[in-house]
Amino acid sequence: MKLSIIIPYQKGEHYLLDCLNSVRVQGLNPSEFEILLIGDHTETDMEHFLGQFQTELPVLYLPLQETTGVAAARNFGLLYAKGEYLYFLDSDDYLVEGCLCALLEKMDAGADLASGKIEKTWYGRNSFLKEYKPSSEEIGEDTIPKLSRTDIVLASVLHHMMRREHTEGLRFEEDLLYYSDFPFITAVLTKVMESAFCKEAVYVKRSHNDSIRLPSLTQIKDEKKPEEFLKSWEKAGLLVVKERKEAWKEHLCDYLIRQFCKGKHPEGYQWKQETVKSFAKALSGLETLPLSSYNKAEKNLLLAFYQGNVKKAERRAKRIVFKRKKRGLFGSKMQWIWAIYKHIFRQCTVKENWVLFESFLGKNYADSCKYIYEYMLNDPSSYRYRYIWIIQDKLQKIPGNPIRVKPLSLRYFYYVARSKYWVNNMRQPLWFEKRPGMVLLETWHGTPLKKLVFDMEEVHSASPEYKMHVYKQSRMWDYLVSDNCFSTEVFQSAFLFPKEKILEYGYPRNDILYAPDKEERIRSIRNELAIPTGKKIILYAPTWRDDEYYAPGKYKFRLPLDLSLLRSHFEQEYVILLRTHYFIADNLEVKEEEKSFVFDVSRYSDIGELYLISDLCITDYSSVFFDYANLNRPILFYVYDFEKYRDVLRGFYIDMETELPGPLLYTTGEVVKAISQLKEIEQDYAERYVAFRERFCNQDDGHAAERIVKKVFHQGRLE
Ligand code: C2G
Repeated sequence: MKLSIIIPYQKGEHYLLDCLNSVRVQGLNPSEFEILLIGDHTETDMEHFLGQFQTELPVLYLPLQETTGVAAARNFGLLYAKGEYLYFLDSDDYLVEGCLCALLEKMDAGADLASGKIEKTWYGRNSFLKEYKPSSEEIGEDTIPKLSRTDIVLASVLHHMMRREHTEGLRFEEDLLYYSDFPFITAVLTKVMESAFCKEAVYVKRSHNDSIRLPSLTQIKDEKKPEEFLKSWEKAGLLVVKERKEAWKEHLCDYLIRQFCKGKHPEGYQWKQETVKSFAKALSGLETLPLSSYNKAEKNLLLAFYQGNVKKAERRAKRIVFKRKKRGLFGSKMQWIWAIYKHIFRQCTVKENWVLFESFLGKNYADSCKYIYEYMLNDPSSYRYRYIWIIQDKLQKIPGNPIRVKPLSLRYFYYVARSKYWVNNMRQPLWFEKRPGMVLLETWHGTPLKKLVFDMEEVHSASPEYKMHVYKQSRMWDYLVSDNCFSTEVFQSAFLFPKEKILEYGYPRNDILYAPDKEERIRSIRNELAIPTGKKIILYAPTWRDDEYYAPGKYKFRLPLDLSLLRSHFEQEYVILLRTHYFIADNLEVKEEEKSFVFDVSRYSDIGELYLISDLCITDYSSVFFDYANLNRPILFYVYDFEKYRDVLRGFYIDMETELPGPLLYTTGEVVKAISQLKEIEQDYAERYVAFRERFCNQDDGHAAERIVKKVFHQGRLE
């Protein structure tokens, strides 16, 4: 047997699937290698799970009985390994094709240890490989790279193929949870005479996008970590050979600077005095310090530790943190505002009758927040409340003369710190800490078609830590509004949110679609937009694409419709309203000759009013259609990138091919044809439309705002 691959596994079946699949396509001869998969008290039904590989992969499944932890699992693997060479792979990581063969070749040519490149990613194997191109430095001659100070290869056992004889008598430290492999790999290195590096051998280390339910060891916050790091470093030190002495010292200095200078929360917890002292002791025990790779402030800090002067070290660390902050403080107005918010505004009392409203990050006066507000304005029982709107646009008309604040202005922070109620249709900012007595009413902004948060496997949008962020933010919501029992189900799994806090009362934003003065409103909105009399209206309202962005919240947009083709067919009968999603940063450019047919309504505040005036809605994966269906008017789905959106970017909660109240269209040509045959389409989809409305619109009746206000603002009484 040539090679034993040791894989510890506890949870994350989809990770393990990627991992084993990546080994399957390595092109190794099954008689030449074995996989020792060590189950660390896993809940996975391994027999069933491994059934899919049995014939192709020589997997030996070994469950740990008494011990636990990654060190114990690897040790268990060592006991059973029969291969001439050993390779450690983590069950949440995977390999690029050809990786193991390339390493084997080096070993067969006489190396004692063969390593390669480590790539880091948030993505699963399919998504990663689609985008992955070896960089130019990976092509060409192998040269052993100089181990950089932060290089993972030094401290980790991963991605080194080694001779099993060199691990004889060695064990991973089972009393170490997080840093157990540093002493092990150091001990192996003392025996290595010849090491080889192989550019095309690529190991893919995956960051977990779900650090709440499936945190990796690095993502776990544990007070014991610094102490443990020190223990592991000291143990490794006993073994380290002369040539690696400097790198070993740098490992400690790096850790110290990285963690200690983060301010009061290294890795999210406070360092204890004894821990600081232990680090000082470790440093002062060194003959010399590896100072050349650090800047002046860092050098001074390390020297203070070296002299064993803990007090001085702390002062210097504080100075580093302070200087960093000060740079911001005097450089930016924001830092000042932040300090005032924290030290002054948040010290003032919370005002019982202040209600803060925000819709689409202050970009719009719209959505459910608007309708809750307008209901309260006209509701005699709500007379005691004072209203504040977070709104960007100074010119935006808002009835009732509320207090207006610009997002992130000083006044904004004042009201955020002191208002008892915050009615928001998106997540509140991450920095916001709820004060006792505050009430967050989250109206959300759509019935979900696209998979959300914890139901998403991959996060392709600009913030890969989306799951952790949403989890933190949604813990603060006192109420979450849902439009139908379908959303209620989804919100529980997508946000890990308790059912008791969900108000399945319908969407206040759809109240307008049932307003008694609908006709009058339609006339006034058409006038405001200067829509020519007699023309029917097509509303085109697509959503955003997770993977096309400039920065978080700033997404790209390229119009996928051929407007001149549409114009040539429908100019006499229709106008088209183009409406981009609020995340889109790009401005649409409408050609001069198209202006009588095309209206850009992307900056129009309330899309509900646009629904009301339009005769036909074209959308894609936007929740727009759930609301629009209340009007019983035709809906077309222009889904030119259907497969990518469904299979790569998001995934859907419902089957778009069989459950929608209108056809899926893939080209402008098909859109043109569908508009010309609207009557037939309406007939074809009549039955589905009824079922769809029954399922998704059955709570909307024009009184959702009223129900919510009574529940949240009138002592919970729901008459
Ligand atoms: N919207 C809009 N204009 C568009 C698209 C959307 O004004 N061109 C508004 C609609 O009110 C829509 C809401 O923004 O219901 C949410 O937009 P989606 O396209 O559904 O996308 P997203 O913001 O990702 O929210 O549970 C719902 C999901 O979270 C989707």
